[in-house]
Amino acid sequence: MKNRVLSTLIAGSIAVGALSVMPVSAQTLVYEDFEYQYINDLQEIEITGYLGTDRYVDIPETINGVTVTSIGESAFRENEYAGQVILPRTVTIIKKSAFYGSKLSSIVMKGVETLEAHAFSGCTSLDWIYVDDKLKNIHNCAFQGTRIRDIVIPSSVEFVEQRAFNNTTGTHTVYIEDGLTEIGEEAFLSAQLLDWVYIPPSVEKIGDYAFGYFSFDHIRYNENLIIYGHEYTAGWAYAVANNITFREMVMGDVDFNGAIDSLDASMMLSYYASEATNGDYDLTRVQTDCSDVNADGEINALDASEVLTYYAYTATGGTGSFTDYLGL
Ligand SMILES: [Ca+2]
Ligand SMILES: [Ca+2]
Repeated sequence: MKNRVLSTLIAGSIAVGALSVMPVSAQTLVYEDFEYQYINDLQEIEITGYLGTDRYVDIPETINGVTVTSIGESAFRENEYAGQVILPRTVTIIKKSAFYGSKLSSIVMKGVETLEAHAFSGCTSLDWIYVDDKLKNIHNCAFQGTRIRDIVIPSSVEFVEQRAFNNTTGTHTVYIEDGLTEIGEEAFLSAQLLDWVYIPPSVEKIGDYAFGYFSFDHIRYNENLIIYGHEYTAGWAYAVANNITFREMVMGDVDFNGAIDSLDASMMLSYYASEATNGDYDLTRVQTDCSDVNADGEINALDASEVLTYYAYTATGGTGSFTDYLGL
């Protein structure tokens, strides 16, 4: 195993002639293409730099038997090579500016809980991310200037800080899973192409200029923008206050036209058939949320059948909401 001391980092200056005792944790070591340091009393390892020229980068889970748990501050900053990066599940934190301004285009981060400020800021090629439901914190400017088309915030995320997704000009959709409570100021600012946002009931606070973009000192919104959600929630209030089209999520109303009928059932069946075959018919995440009417985790003929039965029931004078009818 190649393992040598590359350089030694010394905090502060050392007086001439003074004896210096170098803590092992401050040394930058090298393993294969990676620079690293021991952290947390030598119990864990942090990747602090990348010396390779590969486009595909697989970060090791352990080095010399010690677990790799973090990607250090500016470790891949402005790196020209690493495009597709896979982190082991053991990495739980990506520190400040770790990939700032690099050529990163995709990253798998299954164990990551914290994304520090500017973690991927300025990664103008970054358009594909895999995270698990471990992610808790997205700090300020973490994804600023990236090019993610469809953003999904997992339910495990507790806060999205200010400007977290600022200037992601190519973003079309933002789906926030139920769990997030606060969206920071300017969190998704400059998303001029934004088609829709789903804001769950868990969101209690939405910072100023969270969505939309500035034009001549005024915040503007894509005129086709729709906010999906639930009445009397923060998302609904934001839509009303900013004159944005709001659509209530109603179980069974897949096309959001206010009626639950055969058209909705047929969309469910098309989706089911497509999933089973070539996948050429797709529904948005908000539409699939409204499609699993019997709440069994699947969208199929059973759901369509419930819709058709309810439609027949209302067509013959039956009253009451669909959810009451389903007994949910
Ligand atoms: Ca409908
Ligand atoms: Ca179902």
